[in-house]
Amino acid sequence: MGLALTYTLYYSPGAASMAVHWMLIELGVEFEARLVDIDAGAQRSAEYLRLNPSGRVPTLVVDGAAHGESAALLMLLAERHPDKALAPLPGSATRADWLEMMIYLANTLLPAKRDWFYAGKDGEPQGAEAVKALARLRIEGAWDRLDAHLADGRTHLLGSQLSTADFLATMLMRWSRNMPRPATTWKHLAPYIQRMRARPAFVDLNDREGLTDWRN
Ligand SMILES: N[C@@H](CCC(=O)N[C@@H](CS)C(=O)NCC(=O)O)C(=O)O
Repeated sequence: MGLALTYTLYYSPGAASMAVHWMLIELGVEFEARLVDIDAGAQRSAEYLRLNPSGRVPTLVVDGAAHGESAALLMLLAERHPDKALAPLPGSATRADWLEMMIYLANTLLPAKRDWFYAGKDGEPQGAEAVKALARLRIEGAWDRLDAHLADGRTHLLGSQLSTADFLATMLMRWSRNMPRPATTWKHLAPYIQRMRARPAFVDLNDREGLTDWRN
């Protein structure tokens, strides 16, 4: 009998699982990736709902216990692998900036993305256009804010140091690629996106998930 892997990721290509999948590759840890066919509704099967009662990807099984929520999983992985320095340590100068950025992305931008993509499914189809219009304003407002944040020439969201916030932000930026104004059209987001997409782990991630668009 083989040893159980510490991490099992339930994912769907290009979905909210992407940032977690990316981080697992960056960490260089062993993990198993299990595909959830969300187009076929596999996230609503009784078996999957036992792992993730929200019926969404990602789910990460950590030492036998299943957890959801992409941002929380990124923060958990950073905590479990402090040697990789993907989050500032408690008490350090940039800790508050990291917490603020992670919550901003997860609390403001991610729900607006959900509204943009799922307005007609999560809510009444006849109200979808109004929901999408508000979501678009919120998303483009977030690009304005992040663009201004990067305008000082910093290479990453926290400065020179790569962090979990970069994985989450880049994934969210990718989701804008077919929107009327993609994130790549903002002055300071464009070089940031180029830089993040050039990371070998991002290239590997896209290969593993079978994604061909939005690559350098
Ligand atoms: N807040 C959740 C959102 C997850 C989410 O909305 N995942 C989408 C894919 S991007 C999903 O599972 N969709 C399938 C469905 O809602 O039925 C997170 O960040 O993990």
